[in-house]
Amino acid sequence: RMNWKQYHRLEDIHGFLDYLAKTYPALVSVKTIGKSHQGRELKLLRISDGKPTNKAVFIDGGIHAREWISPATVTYFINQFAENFDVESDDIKNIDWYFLPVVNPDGYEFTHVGDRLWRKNRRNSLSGRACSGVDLNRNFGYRWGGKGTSNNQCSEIYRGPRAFSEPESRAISDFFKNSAANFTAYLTYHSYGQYLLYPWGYDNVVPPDYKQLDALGKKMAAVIESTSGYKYTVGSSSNTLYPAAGGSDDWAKAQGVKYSYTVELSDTGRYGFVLPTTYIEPVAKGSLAALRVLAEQVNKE
Ligand code: 0X9
Ligand code: ZN
Repeated sequence: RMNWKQYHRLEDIHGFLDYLAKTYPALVSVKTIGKSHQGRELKLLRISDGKPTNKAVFIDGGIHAREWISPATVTYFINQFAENFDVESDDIKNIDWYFLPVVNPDGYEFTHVGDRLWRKNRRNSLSGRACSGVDLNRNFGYRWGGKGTSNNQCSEIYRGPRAFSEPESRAISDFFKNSAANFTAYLTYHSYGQYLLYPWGYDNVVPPDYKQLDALGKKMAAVIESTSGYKYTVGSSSNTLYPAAGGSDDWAKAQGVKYSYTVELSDTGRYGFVLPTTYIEPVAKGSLAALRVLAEQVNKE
């Protein structure tokens, strides 16, 4: 069944989520929060012991189709917490965890059967238009349409016709709106470059509490390096990488989620998106160590 020695097809990932919900019904539940353009389910998995005092953390992966290490890492977290919840620390147990490992299932499947380097979703892929796909990480509704985005359908950073025009991004925003959970952290996993990025991404400005975001980011980077040897650069998205508006991290921060980060996983460019499977376990292990550091901070908030 599931393992972290290979990259898996969507069917296997979704089967794994359903298996956990069936095996640990008191702890794990799966909910379909929407459907993709092509009708694939957007499956969200929750891990919670149900204590009313718990904090809440939201984690997603696979916004960009070709970044395969992202769903692999997020499913590694899920496996660790679900299979070993009893022996986990109180910092982990005192959080309601929400995981959406594949935000862009159409794109993800397309990278397996069509174009390995596809990034966007698959809007219009059947409509006979010259170009298909919206960059879901330019489609979120905070400062939508600003720097680092394009109105050209053929662009890799096409923002879509309007904010939340895409069912995949809309599902996340609807879920946040309708959820009773009050999220303290939002983590979105991408690749590559080994960066821990906090808002803002839309322009070269930082939020008033950026020092706390920077300090926690540096603690997370330190533990990744000591666990796995990978060095991460910490900073705001726009200053460290480039300005790009309409990202999910900015939107989450604007919704009041204090610790909002985009994590750009390994590597730094040797293999890029086509990261060999031997990297999955060390990358995921380092990321899990960082997640424990984040959990500790979330419990202090
Ligand atoms: O450009 C992106 O969407 C992300 N990098 S990637 O190589 N995975 O495509 C960075 C997003 C950082 N956050 C914002 N700009 N809001
Ligand atoms: Zn990405």
